[in-house]
Amino acid sequence: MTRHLLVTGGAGFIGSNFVHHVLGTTDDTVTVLDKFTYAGHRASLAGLPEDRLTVVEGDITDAAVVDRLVGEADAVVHYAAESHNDNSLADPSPFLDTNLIGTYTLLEAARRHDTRFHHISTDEVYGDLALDDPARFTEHTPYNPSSPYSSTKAGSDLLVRAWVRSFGVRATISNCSNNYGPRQHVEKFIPRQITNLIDGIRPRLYGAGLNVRDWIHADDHSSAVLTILADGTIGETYLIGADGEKSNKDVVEQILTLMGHDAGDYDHVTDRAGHDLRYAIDSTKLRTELGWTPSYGSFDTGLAATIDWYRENEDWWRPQKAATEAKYAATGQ
Ligand code: NAD
Ligand code: TDX
Repeated sequence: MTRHLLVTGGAGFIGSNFVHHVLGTTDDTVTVLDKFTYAGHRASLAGLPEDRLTVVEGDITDAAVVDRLVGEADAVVHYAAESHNDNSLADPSPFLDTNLIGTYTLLEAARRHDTRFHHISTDEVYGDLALDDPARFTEHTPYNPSSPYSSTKAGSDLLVRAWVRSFGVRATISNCSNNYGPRQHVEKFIPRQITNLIDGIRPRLYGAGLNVRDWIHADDHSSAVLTILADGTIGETYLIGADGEKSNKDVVEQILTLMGHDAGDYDHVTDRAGHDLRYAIDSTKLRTELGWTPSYGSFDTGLAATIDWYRENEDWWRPQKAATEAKYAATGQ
């Protein structure tokens, strides 16, 4: 059955990868609602079939536009957020507006129209794990967010749970690990280092670089979300991950090697305040209950393909690069 999906934040990194995935693998039609902040790009939606994609520039805190679009959709997939931890340390205010009030505004519309709702969240709501702890996050791990970003995402998850229980909103939640792939903003770790190297700048590692992130390709995140949308149980949370734990130091060394540099050619810079040590996802529930598996392949192959994408798409990232580096320079990072 063909559905009409409302994808919030569909011009951002993971949202645009989802829109490409949906239009490429289903007959569904999509409306993107995006504010086009510094993180949203029209170019990220270029080349997609115009008869199946509508793009609306608007804010998820705007109740009128949200009500109209949610009323027209069979399901909402809610990606829109302020997403960068470093920005949330510099100015938390837009994180509260978009991540909390925006999610509340969408939930109220989903409640009025009884529209199926899927909320995209992050493993960062669980805080961090010790480097030598064999444990991984599960759906039962207590919430313990560290940053303004992750605390507003945790708050948005709790709003969704309350709207399910109190008002019967037909919602599911997924908490995914760190994504990589094409069309990620150059403020984020992997694209920052790739584009630095293209520009002849040495990669920048926060602190000692021993922090661990659990990497998944954005396309695998998209297939997991479609699986949950189709077969997930209302009110349930699913963790999404692809067993991709790596230290930041290992990732930087791998990028340097793949780009033809000496693996030690990077600098240590000021650490992030409150920097989470390690994230690790146990995605057993999603795999056993809904039969999902990641299909993208190894991190090494995906990283090489991502490097190629940034080499071949300088027009896409170049307009953001100088302003992003100027912001980092101000904090010594
Ligand atoms: P992003 O910053 O690349 O994109 C966010 C998009 O949301 C942009 O297009 C932006 O214009 C839009 N947006 C921001 N505020 C808005 C508003 N008020 N109204 C409408 N649109 C607005 O983010 P991303 O990395 O693609 O993350 C997308 C979602 O996935 C977020 O909810 C994030 O918490 C979650 N997530 C991200 C990761 C990751 O590794 N990046 C991992 C797990 C979960
Ligand atoms: O220049 C850098 N050097 C560096 O060492 C940058 C930009 C980052 N880092 C480190 C900080 C983190 O340990 O790399 C790691 C990854 O950093 P980010 O790309 O900023 O991601 P992270 O803070 O882990 O959060 C990401 O994953 C979870 C997304 O930005 C979030 O939206 C998502 O919820």
